[in-house]
Amino acid sequence: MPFLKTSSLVTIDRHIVEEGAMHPEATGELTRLLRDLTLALRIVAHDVRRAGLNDVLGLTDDVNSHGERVKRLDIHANDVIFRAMERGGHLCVMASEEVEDLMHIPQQYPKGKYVLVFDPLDGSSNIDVNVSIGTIFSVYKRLESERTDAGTLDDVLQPGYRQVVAGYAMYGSSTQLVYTSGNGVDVFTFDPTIGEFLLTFEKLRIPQRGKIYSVNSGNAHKWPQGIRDYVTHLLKPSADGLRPYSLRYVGTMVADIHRTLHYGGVFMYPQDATMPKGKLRLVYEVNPMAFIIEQAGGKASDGQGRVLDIVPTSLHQRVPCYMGSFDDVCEVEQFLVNGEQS
Ligand code: P6P
Repeated sequence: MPFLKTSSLVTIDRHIVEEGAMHPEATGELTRLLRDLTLALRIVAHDVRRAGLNDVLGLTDDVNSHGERVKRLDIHANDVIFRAMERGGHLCVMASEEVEDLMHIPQQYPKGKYVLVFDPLDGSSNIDVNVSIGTIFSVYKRLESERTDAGTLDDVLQPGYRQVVAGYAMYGSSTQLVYTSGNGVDVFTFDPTIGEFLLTFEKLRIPQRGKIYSVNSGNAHKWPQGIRDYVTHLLKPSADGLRPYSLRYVGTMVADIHRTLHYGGVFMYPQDATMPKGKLRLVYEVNPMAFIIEQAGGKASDGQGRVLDIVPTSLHQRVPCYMGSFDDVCEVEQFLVNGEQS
């Protein structure tokens, strides 16, 4: 288990400033961007915690760009993040799972050199039954950092290896913020009594191999042969006791990835007969999580190659997703190759 920090009293603000100090060229703009973002996350966390009380449960009449009925809390979280970020002068454009097109900075506010993409409330199908949900985010530098006009789609459709920061907030038994800026993965736990995110795990490392696989087995009849063979393999007891694996699946990517980071194993959303590119979205779900998993020493694949090397072609494109412990994901890729050859 990673080193638990209990006495450092490092707030996320101080951590970001200390990390910024490691980059002499840093202007402090990213620090201020992240300070605005953590404010938004604190507000969303507060509203999620009161979801049953402050009349934000239930469906709207809206359907998002993926044909999914939108929960009111989705829209609320999206609006909170946009309003918290629009005026700081750090961003040239934003993009969200909940909005079909780019979200432009209003003309009265200055534009900055960063791009923010986010899934405001991941796991919305779990909102009404009090199962963990979360917010996923990712920050890029715009392609031409000296420009001061509105950002473009090209600024958003960058390959994941160009991410400057990625992270997620998980609204579970506590609210935790998991964050990387390319210098390892740090975990902050929100203390509502003082209103601060405090550093609780530093430089989190995912186990080289785990004993848990995480996938929606309801889709098994549609999986590629290689994935069916892989899961059959995981369930076959082995002499060394490494198998069988256990199945754990929350149905909220943030929660399933959070457990995989700590305990190891593999999280999968495969392509299948009805979803040839899987279900999860590359830009604001899979890429941020892939950056975090790699920074923790794991591996993130689309089944054929590194997720972070994929050059996006559209804002809401989906991608098959296999990520977690390095050895487990290598094994998945091998089964997919074998499945293709059988
Ligand atoms: P399924 C939630 O709606 C989500 O986008 C991810 O958070 C989660 O991993 C996935 O979809 C669950 O999808 O088809 O298993 O319900």
